[in-house]
Amino acid sequence: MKIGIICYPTFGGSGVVATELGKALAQKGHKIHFITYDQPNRLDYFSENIFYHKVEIRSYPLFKYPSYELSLASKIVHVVKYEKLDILHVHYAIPHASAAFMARQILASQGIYIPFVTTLHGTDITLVGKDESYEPVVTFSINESDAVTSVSESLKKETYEYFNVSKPIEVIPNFIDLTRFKKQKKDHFKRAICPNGEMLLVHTSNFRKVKRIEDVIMIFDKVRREIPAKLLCVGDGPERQRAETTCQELKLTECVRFLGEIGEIEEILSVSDLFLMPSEKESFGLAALEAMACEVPVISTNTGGLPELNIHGETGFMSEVGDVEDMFRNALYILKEDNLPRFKEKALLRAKEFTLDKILPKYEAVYQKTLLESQIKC
Ligand code: GMT
Repeated sequence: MKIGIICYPTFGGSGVVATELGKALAQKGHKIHFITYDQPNRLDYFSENIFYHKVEIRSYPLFKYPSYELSLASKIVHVVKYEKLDILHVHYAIPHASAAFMARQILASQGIYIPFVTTLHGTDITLVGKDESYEPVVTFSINESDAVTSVSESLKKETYEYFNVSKPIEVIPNFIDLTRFKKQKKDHFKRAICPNGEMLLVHTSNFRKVKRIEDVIMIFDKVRREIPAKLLCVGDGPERQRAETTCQELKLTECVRFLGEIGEIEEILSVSDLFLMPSEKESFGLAALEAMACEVPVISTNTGGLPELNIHGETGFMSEVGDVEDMFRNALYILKEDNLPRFKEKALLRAKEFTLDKILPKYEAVYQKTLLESQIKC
């Protein structure tokens, strides 16, 4: 099959899922065409089945706001025609689903029908999508998609609750490549970060408000008052500077390190003892799944899709959003010498339920069904 994948090329979860999915499909022999404004971060190699088409966003003096959506729609039209694509898979509704709709209409006027599958990832529904400046377009383009998937039951439920959507939504959870995300022996690395045998806590995110970085710091501050511990914060974003300032104020700079964006996150996770995800919202929590695959238990909130991933009392614990005290107590419990191995083991076992080989056929089935239905329509 020739598949066009449209996504954000950043370190964000939707871009990661889209890119890993494309790479796995390419390995199975599909021809994958990424149509993005930059080379996706996780697209770290090319193969004979992977193609990359850059969306150029031109600015003209008249345009105060250059239109990504129009450039993307035009690029999709071009790639579908010249590469003879069979289907498009757009990740993140805004504005990828509406751009795909526009491209489909343009191509239909030229006698070409290109169906598109939309995957909802989270903030495209729970935060940005709900905003009245986007809502009508989001509702329309979800309903106009040839097929729609969401990464959790919770996100599906929220989509029906907040949007006037009649389209069936199939839940296909996120997945993990266990050949890449596995515990690696990095003892020298652990000794360098924790020379006195401290416990290592870790947080990875895009440092947006929704991630509640202040809670990460507060939980850690309480933990390190009880046991020797260090914290690594991986990623970057608007809340990073404030978090760094908080660390300075709490005199934590010796035990908290901000590493910025890192490609080989599995190396950090391999030496970590506990993952912190106190998010306000999280439709799935891919970063937590990556941690679990590296045998790291998870302290998270119980919001959105997190209860579909983190098993309370087994792979970690969940608390109400903002309940720093509860998250701290649970963190201490997990980090006890007698408890930690059991949590690590369960975290890995749970991650194994989300392996690529289980999830990939679900997407392939959606493509097959969509193609069949679109042939009937024609
Ligand atoms: O978490 C983010 O802010 C990034 C966002 C994205 O769209 O890239 O992540 C969303 O999609 C991920 C992949 O499906 C999910 O694992 C994240 O839970 C989800 N984020 C939120 O719902 C806040």
